[in-house]
Amino acid sequence: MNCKELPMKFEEISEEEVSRMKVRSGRNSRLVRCTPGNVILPYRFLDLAKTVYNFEFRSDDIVVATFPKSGTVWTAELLWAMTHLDQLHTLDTDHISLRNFFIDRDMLFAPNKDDQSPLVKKFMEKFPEGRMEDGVVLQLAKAETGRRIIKTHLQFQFFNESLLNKSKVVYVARNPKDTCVSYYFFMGQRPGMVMEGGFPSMAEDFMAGKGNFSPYWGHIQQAWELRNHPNLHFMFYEDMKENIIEELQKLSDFLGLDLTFEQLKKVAEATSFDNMRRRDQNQPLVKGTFFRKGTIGDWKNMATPELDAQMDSWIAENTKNLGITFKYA
Ligand code: PPS
Repeated sequence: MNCKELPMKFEEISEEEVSRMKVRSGRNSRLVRCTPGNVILPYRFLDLAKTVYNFEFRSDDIVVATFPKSGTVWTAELLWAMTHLDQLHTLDTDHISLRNFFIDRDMLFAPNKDDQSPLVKKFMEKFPEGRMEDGVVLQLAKAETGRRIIKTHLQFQFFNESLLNKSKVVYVARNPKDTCVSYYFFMGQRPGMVMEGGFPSMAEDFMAGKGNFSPYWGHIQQAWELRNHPNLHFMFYEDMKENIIEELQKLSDFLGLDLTFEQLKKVAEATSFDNMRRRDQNQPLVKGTFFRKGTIGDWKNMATPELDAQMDSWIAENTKNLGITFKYA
């Protein structure tokens, strides 16, 4: 395989700039800024950037691409269910992390052979002499011979052209207000996080494009501009909440699965918020929960009228040329 050179530049964000972020990791604070796009990523990404860029997607891959907290876990799970209808009984027994390949995990978690998570155990079984530094998920994904469901928060520019030329990409967008709220609660439960000033500070950082995988608008824009690409399906979290069967039908058409109404109903039920949360209570995805409320409009419970107005003008400014509209209730 030819090793492709990365078409981007990386610059470490200074300690001083990191310390000015209101929401940051106290333990894992080194970050890089990637251009173009000014995308912020954990410093560990530098070790993996080339491998990620050279990762070869296949024609039967389904890739879930999202900005964090937009419905990634839900979408990956329902895609797995749609493509494994005869195995739905294993949802209760097998760990969720083994049903898809979250390739960003390798930059978010330091390699640790004592990690007792099902994923690392699987890696150690498969590659007893393996080098975790080269990517646990990346190596497991490469070794997989069956259909792969891959999750990522990385923008498309971090991958080579096989992503859109070969695989089917499902992009999920969630309105920025609720995404911000969900991110806030998620960060609050991460070990070692520093949060100066509560939710208004989180919103300030979010709008300023600070934090892992930010900025939000760059992420949305790259996918929105490709929404008519034959290998990309753009969907909204809010539409999934409003009418999951309709959205599953569109996914079935996009993927050429030809599922019946009864099968779609089965998938919706197996991946309902309550069922996913119940399974997570028995076998957590990670410490803390990924299944907090799963609603539209929680923003109203969090933001003051002033903050709401500020967010509205930030949204208006950023959507005026894009032509995308979100539902907020
Ligand atoms: S992550 O960490 O980026 O992968 O998080 P992500 O999965 O993208 O988003 C988490 C939010 O999705 C909600 N969620 C669901 N909503 C509806 N139905 C189902 N089945 C479902 N599963 C997860 C989850 O509750 C998070 O939203 P909030 O608003 O925080 O509850």
